[in-house]
Amino acid sequence: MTKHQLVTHDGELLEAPLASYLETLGATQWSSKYQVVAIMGPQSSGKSTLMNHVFGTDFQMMDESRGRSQTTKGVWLAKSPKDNAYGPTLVMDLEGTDGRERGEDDTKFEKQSSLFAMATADTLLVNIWCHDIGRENASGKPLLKTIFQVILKIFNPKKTTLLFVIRDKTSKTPMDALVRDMRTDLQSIWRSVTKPSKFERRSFDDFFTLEFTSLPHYEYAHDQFIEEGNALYGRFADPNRRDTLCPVADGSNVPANGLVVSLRETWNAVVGDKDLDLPAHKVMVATVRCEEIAGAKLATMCEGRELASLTSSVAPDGAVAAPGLGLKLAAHAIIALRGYDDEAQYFDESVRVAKRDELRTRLVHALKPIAQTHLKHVGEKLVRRLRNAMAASKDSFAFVSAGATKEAREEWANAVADAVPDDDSLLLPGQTLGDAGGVDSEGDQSDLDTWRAVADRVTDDFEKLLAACVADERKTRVGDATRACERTMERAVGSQVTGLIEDPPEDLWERLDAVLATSARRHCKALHDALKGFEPGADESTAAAAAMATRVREVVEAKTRDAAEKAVELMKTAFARVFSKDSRGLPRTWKATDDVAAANRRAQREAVRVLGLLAVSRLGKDSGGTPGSKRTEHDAETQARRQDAINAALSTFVQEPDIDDDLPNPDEDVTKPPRPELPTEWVGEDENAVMLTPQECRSAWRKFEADTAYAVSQALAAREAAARGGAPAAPAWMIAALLITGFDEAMWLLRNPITLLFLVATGLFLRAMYNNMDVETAMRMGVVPGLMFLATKVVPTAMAILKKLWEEGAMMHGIQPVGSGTGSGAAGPAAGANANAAGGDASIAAGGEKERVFAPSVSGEGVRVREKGE
Ligand SMILES: Nc1nc2c(ncn2[C@@H]2O[C@H](COP(=O)(O)OP(=O)(O)O)[C@@H](O)[C@H]2O)c(=O)[nH]1
Ligand SMILES: [Mg+2]
Repeated sequence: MTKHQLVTHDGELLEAPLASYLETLGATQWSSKYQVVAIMGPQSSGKSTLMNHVFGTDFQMMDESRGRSQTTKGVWLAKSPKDNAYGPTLVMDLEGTDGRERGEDDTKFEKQSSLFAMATADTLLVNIWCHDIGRENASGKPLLKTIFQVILKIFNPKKTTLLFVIRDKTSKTPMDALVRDMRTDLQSIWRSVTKPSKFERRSFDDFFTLEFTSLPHYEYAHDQFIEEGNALYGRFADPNRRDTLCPVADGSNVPANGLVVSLRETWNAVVGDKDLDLPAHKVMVATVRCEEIAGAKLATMCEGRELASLTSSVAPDGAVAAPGLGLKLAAHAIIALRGYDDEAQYFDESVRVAKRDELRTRLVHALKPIAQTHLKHVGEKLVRRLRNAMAASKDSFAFVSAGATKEAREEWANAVADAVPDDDSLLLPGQTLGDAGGVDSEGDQSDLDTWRAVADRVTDDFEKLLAACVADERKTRVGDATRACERTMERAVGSQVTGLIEDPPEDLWERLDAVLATSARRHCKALHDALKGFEPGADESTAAAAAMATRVREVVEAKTRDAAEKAVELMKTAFARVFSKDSRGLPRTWKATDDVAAANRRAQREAVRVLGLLAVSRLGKDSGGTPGSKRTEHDAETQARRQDAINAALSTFVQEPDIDDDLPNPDEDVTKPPRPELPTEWVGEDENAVMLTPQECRSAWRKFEADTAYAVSQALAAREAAARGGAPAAPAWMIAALLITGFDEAMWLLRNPITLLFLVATGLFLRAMYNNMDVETAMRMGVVPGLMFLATKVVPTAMAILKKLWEEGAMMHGIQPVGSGTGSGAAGPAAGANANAAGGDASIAAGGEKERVFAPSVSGEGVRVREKGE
């Protein structure tokens, strides 16, 4: 195809065919050194004929024999096939201006095509009939007027070259005269054009470079026409001739690979009746094209198979197929940039460089995920290793964290250097990143897409991971140190509190407050020392101290609550302290003169006191080591008053003796003052401070009473036995065992068949020993001589008893099977006269009956042992 219709008769620019036409011409490979020539002139003035003969094109010419209406329509484009020293020459043939085809008044297309030709062509040929020059109604005049009108719509810093081709010139008229007349004509046409005021005083010479040439008659002087036509071509083909018509190769041309965009945009501006600012138009074309080129290069890179395989080579363990990821990434970007540089080289420099920078950032943006993913894996691996190293090390935290992080940072720096390309490798020669500036390729992205920024960002993330890892380790170690301090504190405070509560003094709560305050101080200090190595901030220290103080308080509170739960045990201990020891603190042996009931009451009062101390916690509200937290006197008074009320309420548990106890009064119940009621709650006490409600106190008391009743009854029995001169009903060890173990545990011991058998056997044996040795007779001699006397008798007596048992066992063997009878059989003869007492023991052993058995005698003493559940 040697010619191409650029604009149709209907005024439509055919872009896609144009692009493919230029491509077949190889225009995309042209440098910006090419020229465009266009021709204008009246219809059938021989324009196509001229262009075909001068430039060797094949535009359609009118064939006289087929009628005159057959003329060029729209705008056509062809490349001159002739050799040209300047560069490729594109020729535009325009539809003639005559109006016959389009109608007399319709000059729209003429104006549009003139403007288009003037804006796009380097040289504009204007066909003029020689005989029209100097004539008032010359056919070319409307066209010239149009040219002068539209030139005002174009801003072109360079003058447009107009080459007037005077056709059908005869040798008669000299060229000088024709040119002079032509100028006169142009002058008058210029004057007739209405101009904006700013152009009022301007000559058309300011806008145009005028050139004149002539050609002889095409038919009458054909050979000469051909010759002169060729000669004319010489002016377009040799830029070094003095009369050259080649454009000045100043790079102001739109590069050939921007020609499609340029022609399209020019035509759109022309059709839209817009003014044409050629430099701006050029920048616009450059912008559009550079963007297109950049987009194409980016797409080529992104869709390339090499990049896909590089992406998949980034493994989650932080290893890449081969080291040098940064170099590979840079290579991809450089290939794309080189391609861009190559294609965009003839476009406006500022646009080209700006768009290159943009492409560079877009390339980084497209490539960075590969480096980021890889470095993320590396970072995670390093942090994992750091975590393990720190956890495994027994060295001090500061030492470990400094050493391990230094190592991790070094490895990280190496990994970054390997995986992130150098920005400089993507810059133009002589360009620096600072000059290049940042082009925000995404718009919403606040960071610049430079490799430096990518490296900084991933390093920031890595540092965060590192910091979090170190903080975790620190937290673990601080936690361990704190817990160790807490455990020490718990042991120390726990034992202090327990020690106090086991034998609670009257000022128990004041003492506990003191323990709380001193412990808080001491252990806060200890914790502070323990955490020194972690260089805690002021806030952290304060918080740790506060937590420790709270913990101390919690321990004290927990221990006191534990004590309250074990109130029965503590009451029993208190009871035993008073009941089973005499005034000198020695274990008591009940004598006939002892008042068991009074001792019981004293011991019970002691138990009540303990219960009262445990009913409500009176730990100071904030005596956690904070200075000035001493209780106010008013508080102390209130507390004392409330405590008195509790003690008073609880003291009703203890049965005080009636005044006329000795004389049983049938109206006793009527005359006795009513017993004060136990309150349903401790009035005025803080709910949280209450450890034992009145009801809980009552049930504790019942348990306590049940557990101690047997001890009391045994004491009574012992005293009675002492009064009768007999042996105590129950040995002292039994009372002690009961007080210590509690009734239930004693009963367990007794109910266990093997233990029971053993106990019975041991008991019977001891009793036999007791009787055989005649202890009581011996004791009447006095304690020391009696004991010495008895000591001499222990071994012979034991031997005698065992011998007797052996003989009786041998005698009965075969008659009576060995079993339950063995015990009674063995004990029977040994028990002798004390069978009564043995029967008493047996009844204890039977269990459960003891309260009923002894109740009458206890009542007789004025001590009422209540049944369980009363
Ligand atoms: N008188 C004269 N006629 C010419 C000349 N060149 C071409 N013609 C004739 O003018 C007619 C129109 O030619 P064409 O090139 O189609 O004119 P266009 O419409 O301006 O392109 C044809 O019949 C040509 O033979 C010329 O130099 N002088
Ligand atoms: Mg034509």
